[in-house]
Amino acid sequence: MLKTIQADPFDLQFDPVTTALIIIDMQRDFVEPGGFGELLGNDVSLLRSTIEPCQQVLEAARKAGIMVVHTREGHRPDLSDCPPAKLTRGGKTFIGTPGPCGRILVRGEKGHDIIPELYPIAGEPVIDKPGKGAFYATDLHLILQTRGIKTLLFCGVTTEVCVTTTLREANDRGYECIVLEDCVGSYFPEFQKYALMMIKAQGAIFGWVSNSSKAIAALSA
Ligand code: TIU
Repeated sequence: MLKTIQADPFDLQFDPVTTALIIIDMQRDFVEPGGFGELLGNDVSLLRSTIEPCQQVLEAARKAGIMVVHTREGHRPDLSDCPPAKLTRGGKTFIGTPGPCGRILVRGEKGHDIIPELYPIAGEPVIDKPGKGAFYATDLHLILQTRGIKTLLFCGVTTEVCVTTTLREANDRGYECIVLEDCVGSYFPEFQKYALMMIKAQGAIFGWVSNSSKAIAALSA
């Protein structure tokens, strides 16, 4: 049965059977002190307001039976999948160096994993991605296509980096993308504002913007 979500620039119909919730990079390395985000000079507390609304949407999605996909940014322990240009960005090397939560952005380390509040359960695919976009060098598109997914609800961090990179990749692949504004976070309030404006401008050029309460209302309608 089709449902309608209130969104900008206009309300959108979706079929729960062909809709997935995609939670981008809610990893300790981005939202907890001592990780990659903080090493880059950011205040991680700015991202933590997304955790509670993300939890509520995740619970509603699980109840509604829609597909849930999680992503994690990170690299192999030998860093063979980390381009030198990413490794030394800004002249500094953080990726792979030891921190309070293990080696930064390295798969298998505590900091690389998803925060306990939003931990995946059995049956929810986890996409390990070496890039900012979740489609680049991963099997995400194949997994979504196999399930017949057409619509994506976006949560996660950071809005202007991994969320919008993935959203633009998804939009070009034909998915209808809805970003839940209180479930996505940035270390820079002005980037949050303009990233969201860019998505919904020009008649939903990249997608739609809604929020957690509207998504929960639509999912439970
Ligand atoms: N630095 C920053 O804002 N973000 C990232 O490096 N990765 C993600 O957004 N996940």
